[in-house]
Amino acid sequence: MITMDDIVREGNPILRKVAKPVELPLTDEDKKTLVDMLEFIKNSQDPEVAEKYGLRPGVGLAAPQIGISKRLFAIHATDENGNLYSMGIANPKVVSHSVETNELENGEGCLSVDRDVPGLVPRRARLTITGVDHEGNDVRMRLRGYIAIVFQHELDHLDGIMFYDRIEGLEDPFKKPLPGFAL
Ligand code: K2U
Ligand code: NI
Repeated sequence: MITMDDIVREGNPILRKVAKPVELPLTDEDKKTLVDMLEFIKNSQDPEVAEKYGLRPGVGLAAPQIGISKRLFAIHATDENGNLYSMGIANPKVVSHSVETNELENGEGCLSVDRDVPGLVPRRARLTITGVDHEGNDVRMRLRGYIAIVFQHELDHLDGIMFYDRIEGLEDPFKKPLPGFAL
């Protein structure tokens, strides 16, 4: 099982790489990576298991965070209407997005960042993404609200972007251009 020891922390160059798309159909290895990441997130939300193994609670995890520079991430999060999104996704693509932005009022954190970085993280308010889930099914999802933010946090990890790169005022003058859908 994945534990915090497997989670790469900021400063490791893998978190700044653009991850590579995976071959389709998904190999058993890539399917296992998605399932293992999904299991970690579920474990991290189970107080007993999290306590027993010292897991930090999370709602998402991207493969680069466990040292795998592939376009894979997992999400286990419930949206404002109580809909649970529990899935692994391969080769996610943003096919459309709103101009409107949204952000979590308390800012964001990251399992790869062992410090608080206060500040609002502007993200697209709504977006449509496609990809392949951990069972090999094509998925197309229209996302908004909290879950749209979670997906964008994980999508960023696949492009080497950390949440604090987006906090106004922390601009890095040498910051590389962001991917198309990004702000
Ligand atoms: O990718 C990660 O590091 C996992 C993040 C994802 C995330 C952070 C902020 C906003 C949206 C997604 C962890 O979930 S950070 C810890 C956490 C736990 C519960 C709720 C929000 C954030
Ligand atoms: Ni993160």
